[in-house]
Amino acid sequence: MKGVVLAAGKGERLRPLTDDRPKVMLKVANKAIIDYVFENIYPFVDEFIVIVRYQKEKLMEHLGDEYGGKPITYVEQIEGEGTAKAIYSAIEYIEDEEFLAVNGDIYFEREGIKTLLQSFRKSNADAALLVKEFEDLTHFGMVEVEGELVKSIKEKPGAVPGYANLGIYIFKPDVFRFIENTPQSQRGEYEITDTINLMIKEGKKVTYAVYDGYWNDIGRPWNLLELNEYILKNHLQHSIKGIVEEGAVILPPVEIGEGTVVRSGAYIIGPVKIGKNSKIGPNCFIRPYTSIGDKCHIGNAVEIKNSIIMDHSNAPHLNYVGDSIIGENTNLGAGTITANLRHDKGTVKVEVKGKLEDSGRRKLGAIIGHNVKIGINVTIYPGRKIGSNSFIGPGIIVDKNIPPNVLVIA
Ligand code: TTP
Repeated sequence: MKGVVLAAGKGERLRPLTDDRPKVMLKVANKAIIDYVFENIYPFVDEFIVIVRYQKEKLMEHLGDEYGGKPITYVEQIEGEGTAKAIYSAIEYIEDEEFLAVNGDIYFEREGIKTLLQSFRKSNADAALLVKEFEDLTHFGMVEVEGELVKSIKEKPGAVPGYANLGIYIFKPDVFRFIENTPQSQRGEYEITDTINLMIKEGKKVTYAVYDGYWNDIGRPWNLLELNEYILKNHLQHSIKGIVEEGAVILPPVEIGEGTVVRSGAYIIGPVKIGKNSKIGPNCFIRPYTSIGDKCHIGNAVEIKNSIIMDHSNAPHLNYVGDSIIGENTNLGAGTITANLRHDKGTVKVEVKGKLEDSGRRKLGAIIGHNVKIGINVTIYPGRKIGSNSFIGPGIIVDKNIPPNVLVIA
């Protein structure tokens, strides 16, 4: 079976982290989101077909031409937006057999694919989708079922309980005929959920499987923090490959990569993951659910908690980083602090595609892009974003979002 992985989206809701790269390449617990997808569909497919467009060269370079000995074919998405267009792009590579189609920006466990395949084969259906029960479907497509069949998929039905569509499908090749007849949706996209509704209307048999494992749809920045916490809590093995100086305290589970040095006085409470060739300490405090990438520097009197620090980034002197995401190759000046809690104890709101959204989190710090240089003593308000390649001068209070490629000085 071929596995079609959708990775052509622009990931606009994840700006500034997607300013210069596809969202599926963002690293969570030091590994790209798409690598988890590959890992979990690997046993079920003999070839990967990756649908690309936005920043495609970066993704192709990251993945290469094979994964675990199975070939990867890249297909540029045909004109138009949406998951139906993305799947249709694979038409020339699908022969008579059924195929798996998976959003490249979701996290799920392998078990989900196994149960989906079982349902598909048992019921001899034309298509199958994986669903999960949620109390509140505000952010999801609702899958209405009857017996072993799907009756319809409704987009974002509101705060009602039910089955959510997880973005994992099996189709027979005649899905392409239905995609050709799928109209543009209200938001201007061609959605595979509309295609499925069309199939059902025309008498095709669409079945489903219920998944009860962990799943996360990485749409907004705080989803990265949720996923980071889940992976570190459930999949981290204590392993020290770097050097830990005497006087450093490490409470498992902590993973420390080769070439990393943890200097005396560092106090690390797991679960924490630190990549290769990083410099940690002396005298810093790294609290649970923190991922620090390769070639990072976390220096003296720095406290970090519940955060993602991507490769080549530094919090070198007197910094507090809480519930924050720091992109690649970014530097915090001495004394730069992220605030992660509102004084009124309300949930933190974040501007996403020009609209203020409630993250639902009481604690959320900064979302900082790639190649950002921040001066000394900068204070960043909760939920504020700093665009990639920007420079923030000393002493600035970041109480508004900062666009990419700008210089901000007092
Ligand atoms: P979305 O999260 O709906 O879209 P996106 O990735 O462009 O993000 P945003 O809305 O923040 O801009 O996409 C769901 C999946 O489908 C994801 O894996 C990307 C993929 N996709 C495509 O391959 N092509 C497309 O045209 C779209 C819209 C999405």
